[in-house]
Amino acid sequence: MSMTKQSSRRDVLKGSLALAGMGMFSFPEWALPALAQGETPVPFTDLPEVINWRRTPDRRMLDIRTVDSVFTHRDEFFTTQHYGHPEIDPATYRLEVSGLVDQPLSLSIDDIRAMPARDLIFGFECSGNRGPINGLSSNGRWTGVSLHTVLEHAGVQPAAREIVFLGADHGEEEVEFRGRSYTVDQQYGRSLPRGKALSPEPLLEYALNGEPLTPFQGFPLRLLVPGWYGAPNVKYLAEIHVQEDAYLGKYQARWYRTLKGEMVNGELKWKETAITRMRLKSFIARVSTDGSRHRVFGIVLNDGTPIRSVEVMVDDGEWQAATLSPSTSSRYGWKFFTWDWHGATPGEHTLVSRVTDVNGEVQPTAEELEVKMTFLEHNAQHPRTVMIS
Ligand SMILES: Nc1nc2c(c(=O)[nH]1)N[C@H]1C(S)=C(S)[C@@H](COP(=O)(O)O)O[C@H]1N2
Ligand SMILES: [Mo]
Repeated sequence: MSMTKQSSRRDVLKGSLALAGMGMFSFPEWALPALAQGETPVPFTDLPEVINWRRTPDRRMLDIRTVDSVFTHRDEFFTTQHYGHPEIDPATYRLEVSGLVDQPLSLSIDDIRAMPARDLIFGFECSGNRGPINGLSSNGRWTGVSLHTVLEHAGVQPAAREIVFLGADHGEEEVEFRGRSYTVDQQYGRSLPRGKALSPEPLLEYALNGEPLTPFQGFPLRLLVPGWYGAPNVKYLAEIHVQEDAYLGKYQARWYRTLKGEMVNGELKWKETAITRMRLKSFIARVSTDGSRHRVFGIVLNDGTPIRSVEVMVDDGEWQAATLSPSTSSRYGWKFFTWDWHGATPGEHTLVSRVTDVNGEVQPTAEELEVKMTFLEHNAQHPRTVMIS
Protein backbone atom coordinates (compact mmCIF):
# COMPACT_ATOMS: atom_id res chain seq x y z
CA MET A 1 0.00 0.00 0.00
CA SER A 2 1.48 3.34 -0.97
CA MET A 3 1.32 6.12 1.57
CA THR A 4 2.58 9.65 1.37
CA LYS A 5 5.49 9.81 3.76
CA GLN A 6 4.53 13.22 4.98
CA SER A 7 1.92 14.56 7.28
CA SER A 8 0.11 17.79 6.73
CA ARG A 9 1.09 20.34 9.34
CA ARG A 10 -2.55 21.20 9.85
CA ASP A 11 -3.56 17.62 10.64
CA VAL A 12 -0.69 17.15 13.04
CA LEU A 13 -1.59 20.44 14.67
CA LYS A 14 -5.25 19.52 14.86
CA GLY A 15 -4.29 16.22 16.49
CA SER A 16 -2.00 17.90 18.99
CA LEU A 17 -4.58 20.54 19.84
CA ALA A 18 -7.27 17.94 20.34
CA LEU A 19 -5.00 16.01 22.67
CA ALA A 20 -3.73 19.09 24.49
CA GLY A 21 -7.29 20.39 24.78
CA MET A 22 -8.38 17.34 26.68
CA GLY A 23 -6.24 18.40 29.59
CA MET A 24 -8.81 21.11 30.26
CA PHE A 25 -11.57 18.65 31.08
CA SER A 26 -11.64 16.56 34.19
CA PHE A 27 -10.69 13.00 33.36
CA PRO A 28 -13.29 10.28 33.68
CA GLU A 29 -12.31 7.43 35.99
CA TRP A 30 -11.29 5.22 33.08
CA ALA A 31 -9.02 7.90 31.61
CA LEU A 32 -5.86 6.49 30.17
CA PRO A 33 -2.48 6.80 31.78
CA ALA A 34 -1.20 7.88 28.36
CA LEU A 35 -3.06 11.15 28.79
CA ALA A 36 -1.66 11.98 32.19
CA GLN A 37 -0.56 15.56 32.77
CA GLY A 38 2.65 16.45 31.00
CA GLU A 39 2.16 13.86 28.26
CA THR A 40 2.48 15.28 24.75
CA PRO A 41 1.69 13.55 21.46
CA VAL A 42 4.39 12.55 19.00
CA PRO A 43 2.90 12.95 15.49
CA PHE A 44 2.96 10.08 13.03
CA THR A 45 5.01 10.86 9.92
CA ASP A 46 3.22 8.32 7.73
CA LEU A 47 -0.18 9.98 7.49
CA PRO A 48 -1.39 11.14 4.08
CA GLU A 49 -1.45 14.80 3.15
CA VAL A 50 -5.20 15.03 3.62
CA ILE A 51 -7.42 12.90 5.81
CA ASN A 52 -11.10 13.13 5.00
CA TRP A 53 -12.66 12.60 8.37
CA ARG A 54 -16.16 13.17 7.00
CA ARG A 55 -16.21 12.13 3.40
CA THR A 56 -20.00 12.47 3.34
CA PRO A 57 -22.57 12.72 6.14
CA ASP A 58 -22.88 8.97 5.69
CA ARG A 59 -19.30 8.25 6.58
CA ARG A 60 -17.61 9.53 9.71
CA MET A 61 -14.25 8.29 10.89
CA LEU A 62 -13.00 8.42 14.44
CA ASP A 63 -9.65 10.11 14.93
CA ILE A 64 -8.14 7.25 16.89
CA ARG A 65 -5.22 9.46 17.98
CA THR A 66 -7.65 11.29 20.26
CA VAL A 67 -9.23 8.28 21.99
CA ASP A 68 -9.40 9.27 25.66
CA SER A 69 -11.98 6.89 27.11
CA VAL A 70 -13.05 3.29 26.92
CA PHE A 71 -16.39 4.19 25.34
CA THR A 72 -16.51 6.33 22.22
CA HIS A 73 -18.45 9.57 22.73
CA ARG A 74 -21.80 9.18 21.01
CA ASP A 75 -21.26 12.15 18.72
CA GLU A 76 -17.87 10.80 17.64
CA PHE A 77 -18.92 7.18 17.05
CA PHE A 78 -17.83 6.20 13.54
CA THR A 79 -20.53 5.59 10.98
CA THR A 80 -21.04 4.10 7.57
CA GLN A 81 -24.49 4.27 6.09
CA HIS A 82 -25.66 3.31 2.60
CA TYR A 83 -29.08 4.94 2.19
CA GLY A 84 -29.06 8.19 4.17
CA HIS A 85 -30.54 8.51 7.65
CA PRO A 86 -34.25 7.74 7.81
CA GLU A 87 -36.17 9.81 10.35
CA ILE A 88 -38.31 7.51 12.42
CA ASP A 89 -41.06 8.71 14.73
CA PRO A 90 -40.68 6.60 17.87
CA ALA A 91 -44.40 7.04 18.60
CA THR A 92 -45.47 5.23 15.45
CA TYR A 93 -42.44 2.97 15.05
CA ARG A 94 -43.10 -0.76 14.90
CA LEU A 95 -40.77 -3.71 14.58
CA GLU A 96 -42.54 -6.29 12.44
CA VAL A 97 -41.73 -9.98 12.81
CA SER A 98 -43.10 -11.94 9.85
CA GLY A 99 -42.70 -15.06 7.76
CA LEU A 100 -42.33 -18.60 9.14
CA VAL A 101 -43.43 -17.79 12.69
CA ASP A 102 -46.37 -19.07 14.77
CA GLN A 103 -47.31 -15.56 15.81
CA PRO A 104 -46.39 -12.54 13.67
CA LEU A 105 -45.49 -9.56 15.87
CA SER A 106 -45.74 -5.80 15.60
CA LEU A 107 -43.80 -4.33 18.50
CA SER A 108 -43.54 -0.72 19.65
CA ILE A 109 -40.40 0.62 21.29
CA ASP A 110 -42.24 0.48 24.63
CA ASP A 111 -43.06 -3.20 24.04
CA ILE A 112 -39.36 -3.85 23.46
CA ARG A 113 -38.25 -1.79 26.46
CA ALA A 114 -40.65 -3.79 28.63
CA MET A 115 -38.71 -6.98 27.89
CA PRO A 116 -35.74 -8.02 30.08
CA ALA A 117 -32.85 -5.68 29.22
CA ARG A 118 -29.19 -6.55 28.94
CA ASP A 119 -26.00 -4.51 28.62
CA LEU A 120 -23.29 -5.37 26.15
CA ILE A 121 -19.88 -3.80 25.74
CA PHE A 122 -19.09 -4.14 22.07
CA GLY A 123 -16.52 -2.44 19.89
CA PHE A 124 -16.80 -3.24 16.21
CA GLU A 125 -15.29 -2.09 12.99
CA CYS A 126 -16.51 -1.76 9.44
CA SER A 127 -15.06 -4.62 7.42
CA GLY A 128 -13.52 -1.93 5.18
CA ASN A 129 -11.59 -0.44 8.10
CA ARG A 130 -7.85 -0.22 7.42
CA GLY A 131 -4.85 2.06 7.35
CA PRO A 132 -3.63 4.68 7.32
CA ILE A 133 -5.96 5.73 10.13
CA ASN A 134 -8.19 2.76 11.03
CA GLY A 135 -10.96 5.25 11.85
CA LEU A 136 -13.99 3.08 11.02
CA SER A 137 -14.25 1.57 14.48
CA SER A 138 -15.70 2.56 17.86
CA ASN A 139 -16.53 1.03 21.22
CA GLY A 140 -19.84 1.32 23.04
CA ARG A 141 -21.92 0.15 25.96
CA TRP A 142 -25.18 -0.94 24.42
CA THR A 143 -28.52 -1.77 26.03
CA GLY A 144 -31.28 -3.86 24.56
CA VAL A 145 -33.03 -7.19 24.52
CA SER A 146 -31.93 -10.60 23.28
CA LEU A 147 -32.97 -11.31 19.73
CA HIS A 148 -33.68 -14.78 21.08
CA THR A 149 -36.41 -13.39 23.38
CA VAL A 150 -38.23 -11.68 20.49
CA LEU A 151 -37.93 -14.74 18.24
CA GLU A 152 -39.25 -16.97 21.06
CA HIS A 153 -42.29 -14.71 21.38
CA ALA A 154 -42.97 -15.12 17.67
CA GLY A 155 -42.18 -18.86 17.62
CA VAL A 156 -39.77 -19.75 14.82
CA GLN A 157 -41.18 -22.64 12.80
CA PRO A 158 -39.14 -25.80 12.14
CA ALA A 159 -38.84 -25.12 8.39
CA ALA A 160 -37.15 -21.75 8.99
CA ARG A 161 -33.46 -21.62 8.16
CA GLU A 162 -32.69 -17.97 7.66
CA ILE A 163 -33.62 -14.87 9.67
CA VAL A 164 -33.58 -11.68 7.60
CA PHE A 165 -33.15 -8.21 9.11
CA LEU A 166 -34.40 -5.24 7.10
CA GLY A 167 -33.66 -1.59 7.86
CA ALA A 168 -36.11 1.24 7.24
CA ASP A 169 -33.52 2.80 4.91
CA HIS A 170 -33.77 1.91 1.25
CA GLY A 171 -32.58 2.98 -2.17
CA GLU A 172 -32.52 2.16 -5.85
CA GLU A 173 -30.20 -0.65 -6.77
CA GLU A 174 -29.18 -2.09 -10.08
CA VAL A 175 -29.48 -5.83 -9.95
CA GLU A 176 -27.32 -7.46 -12.60
CA PHE A 177 -28.41 -10.71 -14.14
CA ARG A 178 -26.52 -12.31 -17.04
CA GLY A 179 -25.62 -9.10 -18.75
CA ARG A 180 -28.94 -7.38 -18.03
CA SER A 181 -29.59 -4.95 -15.27
CA TYR A 182 -32.83 -4.21 -13.41
CA THR A 183 -33.36 -1.11 -11.27
CA VAL A 184 -35.38 -1.80 -8.14
CA ASP A 185 -35.91 -0.23 -4.73
CA GLN A 186 -34.49 -2.25 -1.84
CA GLN A 187 -34.02 -1.93 1.91
CA TYR A 188 -30.69 -2.47 3.64
CA GLY A 189 -30.86 -6.14 4.50
CA ARG A 190 -28.73 -8.78 6.16
CA SER A 191 -29.47 -12.29 7.34
CA LEU A 192 -28.29 -14.70 10.00
CA PRO A 193 -28.56 -18.48 9.86
CA ARG A 194 -31.20 -19.86 12.24
CA GLY A 195 -28.67 -21.22 14.73
CA LYS A 196 -26.84 -17.92 15.04
CA ALA A 197 -30.06 -15.90 15.32
CA LEU A 198 -31.40 -18.14 18.09
CA SER A 199 -28.08 -18.22 19.98
CA PRO A 200 -27.78 -16.11 23.15
CA GLU A 201 -25.48 -13.46 21.63
CA PRO A 202 -27.33 -11.24 19.12
CA LEU A 203 -29.16 -8.30 20.65
CA LEU A 204 -31.69 -5.69 19.58
CA GLU A 205 -30.29 -2.45 20.99
CA TYR A 206 -32.07 0.82 21.76
CA ALA A 207 -29.39 2.61 23.81
CA LEU A 208 -25.73 3.55 23.39
CA ASN A 209 -23.72 4.59 26.45
CA GLY A 210 -26.93 4.96 28.44
CA GLU A 211 -28.74 7.23 25.98
CA PRO A 212 -31.12 6.50 23.08
CA LEU A 213 -29.34 5.57 19.84
CA THR A 214 -28.32 8.54 17.71
CA PRO A 215 -29.81 8.93 14.21
CA PHE A 216 -26.38 7.79 12.92
CA GLN A 217 -26.36 4.64 15.03
CA GLY A 218 -29.80 3.46 13.91
CA PHE A 219 -32.44 5.10 16.13
CA PRO A 220 -34.68 3.70 17.43
CA LEU A 221 -33.49 0.06 17.20
CA ARG A 222 -30.62 -1.91 15.71
CA LEU A 223 -29.31 -5.42 15.63
CA LEU A 224 -25.85 -6.17 17.07
CA VAL A 225 -24.00 -9.40 16.46
CA PRO A 226 -21.18 -9.44 19.05
CA GLY A 227 -17.79 -10.35 17.62
CA TRP A 228 -18.82 -9.79 14.02
CA TYR A 229 -17.96 -6.95 11.66
CA GLY A 230 -20.25 -3.91 11.31
CA ALA A 231 -22.31 -4.87 8.25
CA PRO A 232 -24.66 -7.34 10.03
CA ASN A 233 -25.50 -4.74 12.70
CA VAL A 234 -28.64 -3.61 10.85
CA LYS A 235 -29.71 -0.12 11.92
CA TYR A 236 -33.25 1.40 11.84
CA LEU A 237 -34.47 -2.18 12.15
CA ALA A 238 -37.97 -2.29 10.65
CA GLU A 239 -38.62 -5.95 10.02
CA ILE A 240 -37.40 -9.39 10.96
CA HIS A 241 -38.47 -11.85 8.29
CA VAL A 242 -38.15 -15.57 8.94
CA GLN A 243 -37.74 -17.76 5.85
CA GLU A 244 -36.51 -21.06 4.50
CA ASP A 245 -34.58 -19.72 1.50
CA ALA A 246 -31.14 -18.19 1.71
CA TYR A 247 -31.28 -14.39 1.60
CA LEU A 248 -29.30 -13.07 -1.36
CA GLY A 249 -29.73 -9.29 -1.08
CA LYS A 250 -26.93 -7.02 -2.26
CA TYR A 251 -25.40 -6.29 1.15
CA GLN A 252 -25.61 -9.93 2.14
CA ALA A 253 -24.49 -11.72 -0.98
CA ARG A 254 -22.50 -9.26 -3.07
CA TRP A 255 -21.19 -6.08 -1.44
CA TYR A 256 -19.55 -7.66 1.62
CA ARG A 257 -17.41 -10.49 0.32
CA THR A 258 -13.80 -11.53 0.53
CA LEU A 259 -11.87 -13.18 -2.28
CA LYS A 260 -8.88 -14.97 -0.89
CA GLY A 261 -6.47 -17.70 -1.90
CA GLU A 262 -6.14 -20.70 0.39
CA MET A 263 -3.98 -23.80 0.17
CA VAL A 264 -6.17 -26.91 0.20
CA ASN A 265 -4.28 -30.23 -0.06
CA GLY A 266 -1.31 -28.45 -1.57
CA GLU A 267 -3.39 -26.64 -4.17
CA LEU A 268 -4.25 -22.95 -4.26
CA LYS A 269 -8.03 -22.49 -4.18
CA TRP A 270 -9.74 -19.13 -4.61
CA LYS A 271 -12.49 -18.79 -2.06
CA GLU A 272 -15.28 -16.22 -1.85
CA THR A 273 -16.55 -15.88 1.68
CA ALA A 274 -19.07 -13.76 3.57
CA ILE A 275 -18.08 -11.11 6.12
CA THR A 276 -18.77 -12.52 9.57
CA ARG A 277 -16.40 -12.72 12.59
CA MET A 278 -13.91 -9.92 13.09
CA ARG A 279 -10.37 -10.92 12.26
CA LEU A 280 -7.71 -10.60 14.92
CA LYS A 281 -6.29 -7.08 14.70
CA SER A 282 -4.21 -4.60 16.65
CA PHE A 283 -3.06 -1.15 15.66
CA ILE A 284 -1.09 1.67 17.20
CA ALA A 285 -3.39 4.62 17.80
CA ARG A 286 -0.88 7.15 19.12
CA VAL A 287 2.55 7.75 20.55
CA SER A 288 3.17 10.26 23.32
CA THR A 289 6.07 11.31 25.52
CA ASP A 290 6.57 12.74 28.99
CA GLY A 291 9.99 14.07 27.97
CA SER A 292 11.96 11.00 29.00
CA ARG A 293 10.22 7.80 27.86
CA HIS A 294 7.80 7.39 24.97
CA ARG A 295 4.49 5.59 25.32
CA VAL A 296 2.82 3.62 22.55
CA PHE A 297 -0.94 3.24 22.90
CA GLY A 298 -3.03 0.95 20.74
CA ILE A 299 -6.25 -0.96 20.30
CA VAL A 300 -7.05 -4.66 19.82
CA LEU A 301 -10.18 -5.88 18.04
CA ASN A 302 -11.30 -9.44 17.48
CA ASP A 303 -14.24 -11.85 17.62
CA GLY A 304 -14.18 -12.24 21.41
CA THR A 305 -11.55 -14.99 21.62
CA PRO A 306 -9.42 -14.19 24.70
CA ILE A 307 -6.10 -12.51 23.94
CA ARG A 308 -2.79 -14.11 24.89
CA SER A 309 -0.40 -11.26 24.11
CA VAL A 310 0.22 -8.01 22.32
CA GLU A 311 3.74 -7.07 21.27
CA VAL A 312 5.41 -4.01 19.81
CA MET A 313 8.50 -3.92 17.62
CA VAL A 314 10.71 -0.89 16.95
CA ASP A 315 12.51 -0.84 13.58
CA ASP A 316 14.02 -4.30 13.08
CA GLY A 317 14.36 -5.07 16.79
CA GLU A 318 12.82 -7.81 18.87
CA TRP A 319 9.13 -8.10 19.69
CA GLN A 320 8.52 -6.57 23.14
CA ALA A 321 5.59 -7.46 25.38
CA ALA A 322 2.97 -4.71 25.65
CA THR A 323 0.52 -4.42 28.57
CA LEU A 324 -3.21 -4.95 28.12
CA SER A 325 -5.24 -2.42 30.10
CA PRO A 326 -7.46 -3.91 32.83
CA SER A 327 -10.00 -1.15 32.05
CA THR A 328 -10.87 -2.96 28.82
CA SER A 329 -11.25 -6.60 29.77
CA SER A 330 -14.77 -7.22 28.47
CA ARG A 331 -15.12 -10.03 25.98
CA TYR A 332 -16.42 -8.11 22.98
CA GLY A 333 -15.17 -4.61 23.72
CA TRP A 334 -12.10 -2.83 22.42
CA LYS A 335 -8.96 -3.79 24.27
CA PHE A 336 -6.31 -1.16 24.95
CA PHE A 337 -2.60 -1.81 25.20
CA THR A 338 0.39 0.33 26.09
CA TRP A 339 4.10 -0.17 25.70
CA ASP A 340 6.74 2.07 27.24
CA TRP A 341 9.65 2.83 24.98
CA HIS A 342 12.82 3.81 26.81
CA GLY A 343 15.90 5.27 25.18
CA ALA A 344 14.35 6.21 21.85
CA THR A 345 17.10 7.73 19.71
CA PRO A 346 16.61 10.84 17.56
CA GLY A 347 15.47 10.19 13.99
CA GLU A 348 12.64 8.40 12.26
CA HIS A 349 11.52 5.06 13.67
CA THR A 350 9.02 2.43 12.59
CA LEU A 351 6.68 0.96 15.19
CA VAL A 352 4.40 -1.99 14.66
CA SER A 353 2.16 -4.08 16.91
CA ARG A 354 0.91 -7.64 16.66
CA VAL A 355 -1.64 -9.54 18.71
CA THR A 356 -1.89 -13.28 19.45
CA ASP A 357 -5.01 -14.97 20.82
CA VAL A 358 -5.21 -17.95 23.19
CA ASN A 359 -5.64 -20.34 20.27
CA GLY A 360 -2.22 -19.29 19.01
CA GLU A 361 -3.64 -17.31 16.09
CA VAL A 362 -1.22 -14.46 15.25
CA GLN A 363 -2.15 -11.22 13.51
CA PRO A 364 -0.80 -11.63 9.95
CA THR A 365 1.77 -9.45 8.24
CA ALA A 366 0.81 -7.51 5.10
CA GLU A 367 2.84 -10.06 3.05
CA GLU A 368 0.90 -12.96 4.56
CA LEU A 369 -2.35 -11.23 3.56
CA GLU A 370 -1.30 -10.76 -0.05
CA VAL A 371 -3.39 -13.80 -1.00
CA LYS A 372 -6.44 -11.69 -0.11
CA MET A 373 -7.52 -9.90 -3.30
CA THR A 374 -10.39 -7.74 -2.05
CA PHE A 375 -9.78 -5.02 0.52
CA LEU A 376 -12.28 -5.99 3.24
CA GLU A 377 -11.17 -7.79 6.43
CA HIS A 378 -7.79 -6.10 6.33
CA ASN A 379 -6.29 -7.07 9.66
CA ALA A 380 -2.60 -6.96 8.74
CA GLN A 381 0.04 -5.66 11.13
CA HIS A 382 0.28 -1.95 10.50
CA PRO A 383 3.69 -0.25 10.74
CA ARG A 384 3.64 3.42 11.74
CA THR A 385 6.49 5.93 11.64
CA VAL A 386 7.36 8.69 14.10
CA MET A 387 10.15 11.26 14.18
CA ILE A 388 11.98 11.47 17.50
CA SER A 389 13.69 14.81 18.04
N1 LIG B 1 -29.94 -0.07 8.04
C1 LIG B 1 -28.61 -0.09 7.83
N2 LIG B 1 -27.82 -0.72 8.71
C2 LIG B 1 -26.49 -0.75 8.55
C3 LIG B 1 -25.88 -0.13 7.44
C4 LIG B 1 -26.72 0.53 6.50
O1 LIG B 1 -26.28 1.11 5.52
N3 LIG B 1 -28.09 0.55 6.76
N4 LIG B 1 -24.50 -0.17 7.30
C5 LIG B 1 -23.81 -1.27 7.98
C6 LIG B 1 -22.36 -1.13 8.00
S1 LIG B 1 -21.56 -1.50 6.58
C7 LIG B 1 -21.67 -0.82 9.15
S2 LIG B 1 -19.98 -0.82 9.18
C8 LIG B 1 -22.37 -0.48 10.40
C9 LIG B 1 -21.92 0.87 10.92
O2 LIG B 1 -22.54 1.14 12.13
P1 LIG B 1 -22.46 2.59 12.77
O3 LIG B 1 -22.95 3.57 11.75
O4 LIG B 1 -23.26 2.56 14.01
O5 LIG B 1 -21.00 2.81 13.05
O6 LIG B 1 -23.78 -0.45 10.23
C10 LIG B 1 -24.31 -1.46 9.40
N5 LIG B 1 -25.74 -1.40 9.47
MO1 LIG C 1 -19.26 -1.57 6.97
